[in-house]
Amino acid sequence: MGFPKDFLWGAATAANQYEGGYVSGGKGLSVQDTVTGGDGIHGIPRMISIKYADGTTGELPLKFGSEIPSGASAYVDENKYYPSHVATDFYHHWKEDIALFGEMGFKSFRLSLNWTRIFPNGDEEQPNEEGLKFYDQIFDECAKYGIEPFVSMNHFDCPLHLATKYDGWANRKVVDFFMKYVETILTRYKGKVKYWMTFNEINFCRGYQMIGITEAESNEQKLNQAIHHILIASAKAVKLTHEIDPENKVGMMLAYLLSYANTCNPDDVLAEIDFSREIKDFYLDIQCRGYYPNYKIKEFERKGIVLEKEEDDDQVLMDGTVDYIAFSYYNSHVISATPVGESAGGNHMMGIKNPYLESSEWSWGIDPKGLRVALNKLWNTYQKPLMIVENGLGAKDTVAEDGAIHDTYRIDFLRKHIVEMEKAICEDGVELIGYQAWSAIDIVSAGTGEMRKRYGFIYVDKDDDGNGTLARIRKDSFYWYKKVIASNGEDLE
Ligand code: BGP
Repeated sequence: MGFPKDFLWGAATAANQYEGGYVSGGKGLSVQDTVTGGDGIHGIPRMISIKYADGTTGELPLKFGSEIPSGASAYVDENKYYPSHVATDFYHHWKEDIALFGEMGFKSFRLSLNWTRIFPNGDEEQPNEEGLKFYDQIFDECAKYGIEPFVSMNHFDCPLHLATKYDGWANRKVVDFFMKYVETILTRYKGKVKYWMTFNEINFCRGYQMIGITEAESNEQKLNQAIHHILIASAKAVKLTHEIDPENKVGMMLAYLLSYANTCNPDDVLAEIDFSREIKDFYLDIQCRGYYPNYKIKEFERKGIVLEKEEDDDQVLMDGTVDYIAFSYYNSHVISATPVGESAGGNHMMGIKNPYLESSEWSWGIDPKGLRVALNKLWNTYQKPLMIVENGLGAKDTVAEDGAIHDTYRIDFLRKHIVEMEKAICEDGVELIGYQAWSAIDIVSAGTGEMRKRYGFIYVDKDDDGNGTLARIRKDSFYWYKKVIASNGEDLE
């Protein structure tokens, strides 16, 4: 009983929320670097805010096709605050941070690479050597502590130049640019990185901030074409990952949005099936089985959506099925055929409030048993090894008078999820290879750009406006997780 001997305990991060150094070492701008702070902080909404060479400024949607002047800092408005620019500064704290991860006993650490650190514009012939070297150091440092890196090739990240010149992933050419980047990183980090993931939360790769396309919400034809390009790129990346090193393991990464039908009314049940297909099953089916499922084909027929495909696209999808399923799990959703009840909170907020669950400070329903349900559904349907690469509680932490951070609420959240995870392994026979909490250390919130919404085991001194020393402090959850890992999940107290 208990967790498998080689269970990959660890935690996760994402480059644009953590790394900072947004124009250091030759890095180019990514779309995320043009997203301002805000979202209710001081009553200011978040926006894409950019400055053009002629000095004019623009806000979402960006002028598509605008000429990009040279010199990355020309594109942001110095009067605005952009959380990704410094984030929590992994760029300058990597040694210290990885030492702290080592101290916690991490077996694995998930990070994403900044595409624009390696190809500053996205469409160059040659990569930026300084950017490649940055990640060399990271992987070498992880190796010192016996930490297995899990690398997301893309975490909500699109070079700004690809957005403005090509309309992001709406343009098929971006598949080739991406593949050049993928080949570069796979070749460079061969032997250093074994576990790869293609696109973070591929089911949420939509919209300007994620994939650099305009009109994503209003033009379904265009959005589905862009998603097709992403799926093709992912499948090609999977194949190449195996070709470059047969030892590699490559997974898809999905936001697992568990959903329940609101009642046993068959209309609610059908509504839940529709929701699930749209929001997650489609991505799982195609990446695990290698072809568009019938319900999607029928949906396209109904809506008159016709994808432009290259001749070998079907074969590409078939050849690019994944080795494992990585997923994030935060909360669950209740789906009703008719609009009833109060709506629920969540990053990708959908559905109505579940009266059986407690909620986080950000109104996300807390559902540890739902994790067991999710693990069982995934395993029973696809029989691919599973990896939890995000699970955690966003909460406001305060530094107590004794200088400590007593985040018992976070410990409680994680403990309850780990208990259910163990049941899924030991009682249900689910094949789960590891667990990574979100997040290893405090980082900027993806959804809101806030700092006060913290997830980490390590507190970082920084506020919503970017002030702070960036000093690192171990939270109570740090010591707790260290014990969990040391006991291989036996000691959860
Ligand atoms: C997921 C993203 C992460 C992360 C997490 C928490 O959707 O993959 O990047 O941030 O959600 O969300 P938030 O930061 O908005 O609280």
